[in-house]
Amino acid sequence: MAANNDYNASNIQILEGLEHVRKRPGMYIGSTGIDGLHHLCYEIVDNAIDEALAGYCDNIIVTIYDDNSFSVEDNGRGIPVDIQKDLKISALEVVFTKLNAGGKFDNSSYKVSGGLHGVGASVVNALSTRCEVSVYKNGKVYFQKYKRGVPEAPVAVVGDTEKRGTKVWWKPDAEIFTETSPHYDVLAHRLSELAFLNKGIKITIIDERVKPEPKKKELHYEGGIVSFVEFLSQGNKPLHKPIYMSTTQGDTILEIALVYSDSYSETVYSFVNNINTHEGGTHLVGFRSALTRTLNEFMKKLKLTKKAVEKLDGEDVREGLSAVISLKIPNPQFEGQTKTKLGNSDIKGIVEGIVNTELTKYFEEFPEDAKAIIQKSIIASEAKAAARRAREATRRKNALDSVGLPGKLADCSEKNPENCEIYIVEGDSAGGSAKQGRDRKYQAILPLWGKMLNVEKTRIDKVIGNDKLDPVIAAIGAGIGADFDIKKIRYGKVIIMADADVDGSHIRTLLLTFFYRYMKPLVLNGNVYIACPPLFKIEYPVTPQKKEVKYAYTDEEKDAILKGLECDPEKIRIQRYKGLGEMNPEQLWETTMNPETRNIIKIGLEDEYVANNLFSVLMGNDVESRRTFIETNAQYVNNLDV
Ligand code: TSJ
Repeated sequence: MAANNDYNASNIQILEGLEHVRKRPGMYIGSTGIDGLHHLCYEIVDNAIDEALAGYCDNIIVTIYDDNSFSVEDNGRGIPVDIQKDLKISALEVVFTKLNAGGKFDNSSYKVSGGLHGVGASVVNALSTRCEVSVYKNGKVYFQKYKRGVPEAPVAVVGDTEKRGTKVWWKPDAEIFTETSPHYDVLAHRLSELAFLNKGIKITIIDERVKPEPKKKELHYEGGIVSFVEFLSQGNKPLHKPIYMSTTQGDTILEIALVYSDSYSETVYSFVNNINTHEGGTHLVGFRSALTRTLNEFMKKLKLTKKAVEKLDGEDVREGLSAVISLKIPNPQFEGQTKTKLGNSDIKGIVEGIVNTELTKYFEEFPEDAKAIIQKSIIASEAKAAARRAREATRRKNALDSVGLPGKLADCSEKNPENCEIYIVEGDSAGGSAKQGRDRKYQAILPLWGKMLNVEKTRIDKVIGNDKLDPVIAAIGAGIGADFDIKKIRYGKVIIMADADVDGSHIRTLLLTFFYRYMKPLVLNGNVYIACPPLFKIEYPVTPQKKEVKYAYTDEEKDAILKGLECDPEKIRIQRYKGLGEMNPEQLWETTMNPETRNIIKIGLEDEYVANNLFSVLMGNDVESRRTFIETNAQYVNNLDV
């Protein structure tokens, strides 16, 4: 009797816990939108990753099914199934029904060697209409299933098996989630991060919603974060072989891989316990400071100092740097707006010390590498000084009016940036039509002229002082590079408008590259758009006297419109627009600028790594990798060339 009462008592507690998860899901998974939906998958995958880090599994398969349900399977030891003394139920059931202590939304717990199990499994279970778990262990298949978190029956043996591992299947509850269709690209991006950060683990993602053959990607990197930096610096010529360091101090594991290339941009990603610390933090500060210090020391030691450059600063030594920093610590403190900034204050000194020691060792062994890096940093430093001079020169040059705006800019009257848009228009004739056609209250027009610069092949000194880019920088009004301040932007929407042909596509790509490299927050924040002018004008009679006009933005749309017309086909006039200049101001307003009828595409970065590669490979110096990239990624290239 007593045992039975205990079971009921603990069961009631469990039910209350699960109910709370369903009542306040945000507390456990952050949101009930698409991010929360993906979070369920990450929670489950993390458990399998822990098993891999403990050394017991090397294969993880993530599947998305037709009905938007998921499964994750590993080949580990299998979740323990023995009966827990205090709760008198299987450990497996505890994992899926009992909230872990605190039950707060945090993904910060790091299990140094596979300690705890089932972090978050009960939360996933509570937020799913159905969930099923199979454990392959001791030659048997153990099984349990749940409805909205509640077990249908005790854990039972349902068969024999030679396999070892754990498989969890769940269907997120549409009563909880506002979005129920997971994004393959977002999941694949996170899983590839995990595969890079945890070398040797094979992670497969399968999307069965794609027909006739499911979409499938195998992620497996024996090189770990060395493969990661090689991937990040793809498309640029490396100055040396990647440098790798790995140190364990007690529970702290630090791994760093870095490589310099001939690129002018910096690509550094930092992680703490496999979580991307987008906002940086003490580990990144420690790394940067050690890098600057060590390179300055070797500049002296190798007698590379110049009169004009006696000391390198942080910006100089990061030009062309690709690096991945992966730190594992027991109690990370996450701060910042998105809780992705490491706050642990002791970490700065620890990382700085390790990097100083390890880099010094490396450069002593390979002074040629140190020399190549330092020489590049010196040129970067000289370019920065030149840029400063150029900036002062432009200020004096009087290209800007009294308030510092470019002369060619037709500004809007509204002053609140949130309501303002700027159209950046290639070509003077299109610029003229746009000026006449716009709504001058909130739409500004900046016509571009002159030769467009490929910033991927240029240092900042040439960007400042460039005829074509200077007005863009001045009009947006928020600076560039390290000085860019998104709070100062003068327009909420920056819309690139160019012809729908090859030249227009080239201009779009060059401008996007410029925004990505020199005003990255503008792109990440979703302020950059591409205007889509129509390709066809279709004129047709509705009565013998009256004609009407429709516009088509693609070939397919044109065909669909033609199919739907009921008049005599002979009387239809189709005009193919070769450029924006062929449209009069009213047509331009109607088709491309009127918020009610226009077609504009917001530039987003579903996958930041892919975007980074896209720009350096498409616009960079390495012709060979550009060719292979275009062959293998034609789809992305199309996306960019909309
Ligand atoms: F919990 C879960 F559902 F989220 C989940 C756990 C999901 C998936 C896909 C895998 C796992 C999981 C758990 N894989 N492997 C494990 N391992 C253990 O829980 C385990 C096994 C044996 C021992 C032991 O000491 O013998 C210890 C642990 C933690």
